[in-house]
Amino acid sequence: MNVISDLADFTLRQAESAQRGVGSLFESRLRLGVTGLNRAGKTVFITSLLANLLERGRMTLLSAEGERRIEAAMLRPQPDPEIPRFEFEEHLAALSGSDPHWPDSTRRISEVRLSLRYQRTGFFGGLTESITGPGILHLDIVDYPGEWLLDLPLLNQNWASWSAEALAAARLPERAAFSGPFLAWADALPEESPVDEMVAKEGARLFAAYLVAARGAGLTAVSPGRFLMPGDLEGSPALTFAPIAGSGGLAGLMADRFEAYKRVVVKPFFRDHFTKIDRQVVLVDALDAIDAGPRAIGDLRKALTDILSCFRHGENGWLAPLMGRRIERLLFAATKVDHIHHSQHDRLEAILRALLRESVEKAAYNGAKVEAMALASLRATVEQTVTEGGESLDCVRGRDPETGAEVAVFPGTLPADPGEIVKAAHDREAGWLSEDYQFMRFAPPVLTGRSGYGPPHLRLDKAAEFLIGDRLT
Ligand SMILES: Nc1nc2c(ncn2[C@@H]2O[C@H](COP(=O)(O)OP(=O)(O)OP(=O)(O)O)[C@@H](O)[C@H]2O)c(=O)[nH]1
Ligand SMILES: [Mg+2]
Repeated sequence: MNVISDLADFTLRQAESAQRGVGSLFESRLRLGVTGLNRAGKTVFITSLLANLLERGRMTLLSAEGERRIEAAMLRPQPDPEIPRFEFEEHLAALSGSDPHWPDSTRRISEVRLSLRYQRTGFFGGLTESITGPGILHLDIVDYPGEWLLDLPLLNQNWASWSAEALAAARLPERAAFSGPFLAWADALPEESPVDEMVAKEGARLFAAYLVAARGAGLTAVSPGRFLMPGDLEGSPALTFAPIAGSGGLAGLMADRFEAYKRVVVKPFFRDHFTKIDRQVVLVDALDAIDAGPRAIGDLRKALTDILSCFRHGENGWLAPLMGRRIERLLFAATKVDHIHHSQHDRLEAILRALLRESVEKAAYNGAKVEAMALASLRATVEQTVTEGGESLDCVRGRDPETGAEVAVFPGTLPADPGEIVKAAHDREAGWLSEDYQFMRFAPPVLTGRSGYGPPHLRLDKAAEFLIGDRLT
């Protein structure tokens, strides 16, 4: 796929618009936050959104494109020189090569700017009479490791509440398989154990090993995030702590470090990046959690509720007013919907809404428009109806990630009543009562690279319309 290169550079725009005698140039900027827990699909979403905004053949639900008002789109130098550039070209090449593969898990923050030149419409009246001249929208998007988002709720906690909650979580039955060595260490500590760096280090190591294993088993409410993705903080004191009982001696040292973690790691990240965001998309891999069972759903719901409570306006100290004031639109998107047949898409959307209901209802988003939908950033499957024993099954067919061979899978049927899923999660049931779901992972499709068309997707244009459509009028 070629990045559009033959269009007039935007630096010519003023001369151009003056020459054409059209109305004055209107230039604006929109900062889009793409968040989601780890592996939710952020990097693929950003890559496909950019590729599909550059080559817009599949973006007809974006009204400016449907009305043929987008004149040009190109990647431009980003506004923040200190942040690495999002590796769009590398990610797109990985997805669209002859042996397509998914991008690696993100290890650091990055940013990208895409600028769109479009014909503005008047606020009132018919389209043709009311065109008022070109506008430019600079869309800035930030990508970062999903693990870091899990730190946001820590800002609402102090040492006593966090350590008690983290120890209780480690004792949950579904975590016993991972947390054993850490809990054995924590439980063996004498009361008021003295400050000892080597003991602190051992505790932090066991705690991190438990978090990594729990995350590996599909649990999402696993934090602090830098224990999973330390980046250049590996081995630093701000990462050398673990939840233990008490407040003096070793616990006092741990408490200081917990506070240091919040101060030097969490706060700057959210202050520098989150608080500047105008619109936000929260990607949720609900299918993966459904696949892993009711407890994973419960875990996902808890993680979402904790994170969303931080978006609430006016309640949570310094962060909430900053975030709540700015965010104008909030989209929740269940990703990878190409894993299931389209007859099931509405059900997945209903499940997402049910999972979010409590937190969205509780949260006053200060007038922000909130929407939920199911999408696939990069459609890796086609649909196929297979007849088996006289019964027809709605299957999806895609490439096996191991062999690359085409396989058809019947992913199961999601319940018509999303309450069933939420209730099973709430009751912490070990497995689903009625159905088993089988969502296979697929390799990315081999793309044909049709000129003028970005990668295939499902409803990415609808998501784009909600997120930026009104800023292209
Ligand atoms: N079938 C399908 N799979 C997808 C899609 N988007 C993401 N995936 C799968 O989900 C995985 C994770 O996607 P990423 O975009 O890397 O997720 P992320 O949120 O950036 O993950 P981290 O960087 O680890 O936080 C990919 O490797 C794919 O296996 C999609 O639209 N369709
Ligand atoms: Mg990523």
